Amino acid sequence: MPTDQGPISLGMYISGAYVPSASGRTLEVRNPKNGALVGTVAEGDAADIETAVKAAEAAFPVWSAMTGAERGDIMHRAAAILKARLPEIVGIEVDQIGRPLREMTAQLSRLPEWFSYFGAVARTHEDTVPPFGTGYLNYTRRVPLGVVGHVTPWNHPLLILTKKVAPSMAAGNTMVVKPSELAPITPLLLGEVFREAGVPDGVYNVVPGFGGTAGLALTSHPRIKKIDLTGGTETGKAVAAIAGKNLTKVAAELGGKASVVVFEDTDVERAVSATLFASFIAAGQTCVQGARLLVHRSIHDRVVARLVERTKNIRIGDPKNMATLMGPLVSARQREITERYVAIGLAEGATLAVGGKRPEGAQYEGGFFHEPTIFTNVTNDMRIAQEEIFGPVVCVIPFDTEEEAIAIANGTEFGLAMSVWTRDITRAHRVAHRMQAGIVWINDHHRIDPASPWGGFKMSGIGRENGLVAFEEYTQIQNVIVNLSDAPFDWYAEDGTVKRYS
Ligand code: TXE
Repeated sequence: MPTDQGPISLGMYISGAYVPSASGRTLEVRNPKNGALVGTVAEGDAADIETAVKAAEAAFPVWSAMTGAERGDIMHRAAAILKARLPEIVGIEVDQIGRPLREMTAQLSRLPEWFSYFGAVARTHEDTVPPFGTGYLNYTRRVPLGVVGHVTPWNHPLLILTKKVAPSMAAGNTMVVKPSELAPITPLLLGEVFREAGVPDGVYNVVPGFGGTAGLALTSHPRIKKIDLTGGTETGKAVAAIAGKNLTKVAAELGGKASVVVFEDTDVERAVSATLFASFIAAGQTCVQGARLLVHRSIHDRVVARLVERTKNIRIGDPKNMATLMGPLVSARQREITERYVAIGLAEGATLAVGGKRPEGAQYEGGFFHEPTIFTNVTNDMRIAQEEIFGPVVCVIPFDTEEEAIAIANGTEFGLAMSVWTRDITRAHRVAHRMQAGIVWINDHHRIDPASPWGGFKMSGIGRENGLVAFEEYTQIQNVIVNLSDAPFDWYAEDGTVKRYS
């Protein structure tokens, strides 16, 4: 149901059906390019979270009892159905969050891979037989956790959700999703994909709502076994503290301030296109945004000159136009944050090399547009170099030595991702190994794969998405210790002999 055909209206998705919230309240999703109504969805709160948790509990015995192969087959079907529905879903994603069609087409086309990969993991997962001692068979079983909760943001609504749903589903868990209040429509539609694929009703439930109500109810729910959240670092800390009271496991993918580290042997054009890609995708609203360009002083001026020239040519406009390279920011609030940091950067004495304001023209009125922005003469102690802006702002910091580059790159509280640009193979690995970051790209940025662990060091989070580790983190280990002997054993026999252990 593309929004070209009018606004969408959806309930919460519980037990395989759209239902109104207990309060009857709804929330509106508005297009950040012009404020138009994209859709209206049910707004859930604590009562609805309880209903959804009960639905997920009811589905758990069936889903968890299936073999990995059975779950894998269903997830493969989900991958194919999702692929077929992508053109419609991509359009809605663009309308919800304002990211360009060309970005969302590329991003969402990859999502079926997550269901294929984790379906294959479910099918092929092997448990272990750890050494134990003569006369014993000792084995482990990975069993699902139970009902898990996913709290997701607006910047990559369906990608981030998929990174959480695919491993948790593969491992046999059932789930309640609290999507971002700004982008709940595509998470709801994913339920239809699962239903058609044969996922039993109640395995996947979605309660749209706000963080302080539905989000809080989910993360503080005593019967939720794991919360997997992507959001701001402050949200992650608050959620982990609340979940900790129930000993609920927490995975959290939080803020970042990634550096793009460019050594002097990098071709200038390559460094420039790397920075544009790292920094301005999603208008900078991504946790691995290359928010800091650390460039060797010997090529700094040439890189900056070319970067400024290329940045001026980034086409800002209607995200539905395939030629558009940057859409609006997601909300008035996100643009205000960006503008506030531009002012802070100027006050701190950085040089505004390009951008720093709203684009001018009638087509931008009514939308949350902001020009791609580059600050030079930045030092690492400035707030613009340290704090997550989550907008199209890049700070350029020169360095002279490898040691200095590493110190600046590591000199933030965050540790999600970094990229290292050099043709020197030994330096590339040497520097990568010293980066305090969960993800290090060498001569690349933003690349992701369902098989490749994703998550942060330091204040960027705990736990990992993607890969076998994500599947395992959605299970708990049961150890089964089998005594193969039928010989009698009686510790308390009164014959005076020492029994099994000395
Ligand atoms: O995220 P929030 P917001 C960063 C980015 C951005 C800032 C704020 O810097 O400017 O966070 O963005 C739910 N209990 N990132 O306000 O609030 C909320 O409803 C339970 C980085 O959009 O962290 C939403 O579903 N849930 C980031 C989700 O948490 C709560 C992605 C994220 O919202 C809650 C997004 C609570 N107390 C923002 N409070 C990334 N890592 O990519 C909020 N939520």
